Amino acid sequence: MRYRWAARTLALAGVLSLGMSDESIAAPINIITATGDGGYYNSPGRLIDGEIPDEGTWWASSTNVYWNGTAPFFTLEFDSVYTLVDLLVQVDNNDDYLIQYSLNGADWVGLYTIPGSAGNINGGMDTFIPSEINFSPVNARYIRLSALDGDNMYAISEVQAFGTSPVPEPASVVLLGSGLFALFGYRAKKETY
Ligand SMILES: [Ca+2]
Ligand SMILES: [Ca+2]
Ligand SMILES: [Ca+2]
Repeated sequence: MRYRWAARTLALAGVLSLGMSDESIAAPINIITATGDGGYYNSPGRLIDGEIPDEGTWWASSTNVYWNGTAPFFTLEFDSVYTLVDLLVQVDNNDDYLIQYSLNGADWVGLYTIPGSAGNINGGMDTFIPSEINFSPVNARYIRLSALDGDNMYAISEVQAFGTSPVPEPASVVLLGSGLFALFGYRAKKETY
């Protein structure tokens, strides 16, 4: 009997920890594809190959996807839906870049704009670490990047995403609540004997 109690309590603790969203445990998100629309140089795979060039690297380098004009955009797909918490992005330092997110790959919502005035170098590729890209966590399976404005010479070399498993839908929260009620109801009843 005691063993069954322990097993039930452990199982419940597991369910509870799955249901919690904790920004401090955001882990790297597996990005499975990177695709580009419009005209650009180099493979969009450069965006997710884990290679981050030295800051100050020339924008039109082989390590980067680079282009002219504001029409091209690049779409990255995660291996699942995540609560997206943090991003690391390296872009050419003197342009504005828009980051959008989507759950279905069709409906896009603005997440963050990296302004050309930001950054900490004088020229070339500039890494923006998670503490420099601040947004409220969102549930997403896709992110999209494009240039909004600048000197017409645009480049991105790397995008890394960090997140957690999505928080439960309201229906699962209700189920979790009734499970808790049943457990504590059982315990209260047991203690009266
Ligand atoms: Ca890269
Ligand atoms: Ca930087
Ligand atoms: Ca530029």
